[in-house]
Amino acid sequence: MKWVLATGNQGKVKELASMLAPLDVEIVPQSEFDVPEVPETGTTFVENAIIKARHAARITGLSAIADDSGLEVDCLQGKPGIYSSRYAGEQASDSDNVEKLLTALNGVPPQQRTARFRCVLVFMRHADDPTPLICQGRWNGNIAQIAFGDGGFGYDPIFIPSDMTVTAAEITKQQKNKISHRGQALNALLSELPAFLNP
Ligand code: ITT
Repeated sequence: MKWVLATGNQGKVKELASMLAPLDVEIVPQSEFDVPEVPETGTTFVENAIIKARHAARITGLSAIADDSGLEVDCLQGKPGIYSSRYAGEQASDSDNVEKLLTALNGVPPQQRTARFRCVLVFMRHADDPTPLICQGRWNGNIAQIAFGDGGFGYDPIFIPSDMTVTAAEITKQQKNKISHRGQALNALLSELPAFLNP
């Protein structure tokens, strides 16, 4: 069995592929099928994850898993949220986004820098699946004053998980997968998949 991983983000591919490894399924990133990017026109993480999964399933004819995720900063009323990858503009790099967020939080004291990552994973058996499996995770923390660490991707160098004193870019990949928003959503998916596939 082969499923398509409906993301163009290499950071997500690395994390999801290793966590999906125990499944007896070949997980193939959408880049191997030349799936073009689809506009994320939804207004929620759930809508955008469904759009991406449906698009990849339609083009490949395979079952698809998509991830829509982002960072919500409380003192910015939940921004950048669903716009996290495009916070500093359509072509923004991770470091552009990080820089913009640090500038937006300039002068904000530590206790007011609370934030959380959210992840929505959608599994669709086929492009017209009317009841996709939807699993979610969230990871609370604080936004650091400056970036630290080389691991992970995106906003990891400025995200200090609750109960930690280092950023998400300073912990191991295994540690991150155990506790992150994506790790939580994926654990839920893995536990619900058997009943979902064999009702
Ligand atoms: P795809 O749509 O192709 O999956 P994307 O990067 O555009 O890739 P999203 O629209 O879901 O995906 O945006 C997610 C952004 O949220 C991502 O680019 C990061 O900036 C941020 N993000 C999500 N999970 C993260 C994590 O584990 N660590 C750091 N940043 C994360």
